[in-house]
Amino acid sequence: MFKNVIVRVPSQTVSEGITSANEGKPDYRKALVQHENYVSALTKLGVDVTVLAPHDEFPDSCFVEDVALCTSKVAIITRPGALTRRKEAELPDMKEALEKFNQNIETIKEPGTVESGDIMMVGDHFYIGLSARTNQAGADQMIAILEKYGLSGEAVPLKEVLHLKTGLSYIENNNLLVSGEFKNDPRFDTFNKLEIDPDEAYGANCIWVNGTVIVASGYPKIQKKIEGLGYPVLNVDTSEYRKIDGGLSCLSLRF
Ligand code: CIR
Repeated sequence: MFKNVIVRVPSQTVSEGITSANEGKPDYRKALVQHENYVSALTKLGVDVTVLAPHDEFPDSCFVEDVALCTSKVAIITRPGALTRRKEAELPDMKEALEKFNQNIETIKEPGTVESGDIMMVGDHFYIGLSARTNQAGADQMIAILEKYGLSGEAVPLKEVLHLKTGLSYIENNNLLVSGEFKNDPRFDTFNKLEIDPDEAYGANCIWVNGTVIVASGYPKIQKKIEGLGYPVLNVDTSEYRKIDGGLSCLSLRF
């Protein structure tokens, strides 16, 4: 179960976030409303939400998932691969929030780069995507830190997606949403795989929070599959974040 969540309010510069999508720029006001709805959905699921203030100098800073990994034993501050995001991981209010909840804090160091959108937690094991943002040195450091605290990790090379969790979401009870390049990856064969069609690929990024799955609005086939397994589902519209390659998991740290 998760007790706490950390989020950061999108800044007015959110329209300048890094993007590979060709869907226009996010509208700041709509992004704010969608963020508020995201926080209320989380609150309904029984977590305490720590809301950090926006930072105009970092257009992507609402995607707090990428700057830390929170585990039951240790929080690890990352070193983002995207240069415009690197200093987001050093923001003092994030460090303070992490220190409030964690006795042990570790940090990824040069030449390692890690963005935690590349990290999927399955119990005490962590799959770490090797991507344009997370390099081998970063993954090696992350695995060494996890092992120091009795946890484990393994690297997963990525071919197409931005982050590992762009295409994979673990929703507990051995259930894994898989899209694109992960559908035939034997690493994930022991999971109950829920395959996602290419036309709903963005919706693969769901989050499990205390028994409920939050699914982005507008992905009915995915929602039906998840409901078919007996999970209650909440919808949150993330259409403004989709325009800058962000989704549900990216917008929070959950622990
Ligand atoms: C970026 O390219 O870094 C942001 N525009 C999107 C980050 C999405 N984060 C995530 O998947 N964890």
